[in-house]
Amino acid sequence: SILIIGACGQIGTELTMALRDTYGNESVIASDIREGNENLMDSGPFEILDATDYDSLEEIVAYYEITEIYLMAAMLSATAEKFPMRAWNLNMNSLFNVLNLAKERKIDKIFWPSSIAVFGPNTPKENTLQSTIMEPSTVYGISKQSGERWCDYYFHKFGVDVRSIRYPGLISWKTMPGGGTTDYAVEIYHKALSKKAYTCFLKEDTELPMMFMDDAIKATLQLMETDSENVKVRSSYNLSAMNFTPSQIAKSIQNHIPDFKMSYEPDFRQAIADSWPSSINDQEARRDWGWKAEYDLKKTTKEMLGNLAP
Ligand code: VAH
Repeated sequence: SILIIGACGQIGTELTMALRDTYGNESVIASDIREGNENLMDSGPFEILDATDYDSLEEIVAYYEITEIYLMAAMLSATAEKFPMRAWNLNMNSLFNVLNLAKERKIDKIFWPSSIAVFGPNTPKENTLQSTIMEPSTVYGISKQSGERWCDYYFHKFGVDVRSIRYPGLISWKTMPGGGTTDYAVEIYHKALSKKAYTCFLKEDTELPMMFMDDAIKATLQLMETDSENVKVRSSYNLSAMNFTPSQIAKSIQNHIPDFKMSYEPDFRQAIADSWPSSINDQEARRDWGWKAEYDLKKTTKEMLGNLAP
C-alpha cells in the first residue's frame, strides 16, 4: 500500500485524493503532523506522524505493509527563511528516513518533491535547463538541491527507486496557501472574490514559472507509473506549464471581475522570487515519460474563480 507523508499540505491533500481515486481508499494511508480536512480524514486511513521520527515511520510502514512513500512534508521558502535550522532538519531528516527505509528494502519506491527553488541568482533565467548553474540562495532551495543530490546518490549507490519533480509555483483552491513565495498566485483569487482587491507582495513584473495543481498531480502519477528504466533523471525533473507576472494574473482576473484592483507592496519575498528563473525547459520530462501540460493562465483563472466563488 501507499503512504503519503505531509498529506494535509497543498500538494499532499490533492495527491491523497488522486491516489485514493486511483488505487482505492484503503490502500492509501494519509499521515501528517496534524489532522487535515474532513474529506481527507473521512475517505481513508490516517495517522499522526512526525516525518523526522524514524521509529514511528518504520512502525507505520510495517503495520500497513507500505510499499511506496510520497514524502510531501517540508517547510517552504518564505517560512524556511524565518526558521533555517528547523527547515533543514525537517526537509533533510524526513528524506533520509525514507531513503534509508528503501535502502533496507523495507519499501520499494519513493516520490520526493523538489522545486525551481534549486536554481539561484546566477542561473540563466529564461528556458532554464535541466542541468545548469545551481547556486540556490534560500534555505529551502539549498535543502532541495541537497536532497536531489542524495536521491541521485541513493539510486546509483543502493538502487533505490526514488523519483522527483522540480515543481514550479503551484496554484490550487482546495487548501489555503502556506508559506510559499509563489502563494501570492493563490491568495489573489481568494481576495479577488472576497475584496475585489489584492495587495501583492511581489513587484508587478516578477515573472515566475507556475502550474495548476491538476497538472502537477497528473505529472506526479505519470512519473511514478512509468517503467523504472524510462526514468533517466534521478536527481529531479524540470517541469513546466506556464509562466506569468503578477500584472498578467491580475489582468486574467479582471476578465472575470472587471473592477478587481491590484496594488503592490513588495516584501522580503521579492528577493526570494528574484533568485528564481522566469521560465523552465522540461524537454527531458517530455522525452522520458510523455509529460504535457494542460492548464494555461486563462484556464487556471477560470478553474480557480469557478471553484472558489461562493
Ligand atoms: C514556495 N510554492 O514558494 C513553493 C515552491 C517554487 C516555489 O517551492 O516555496
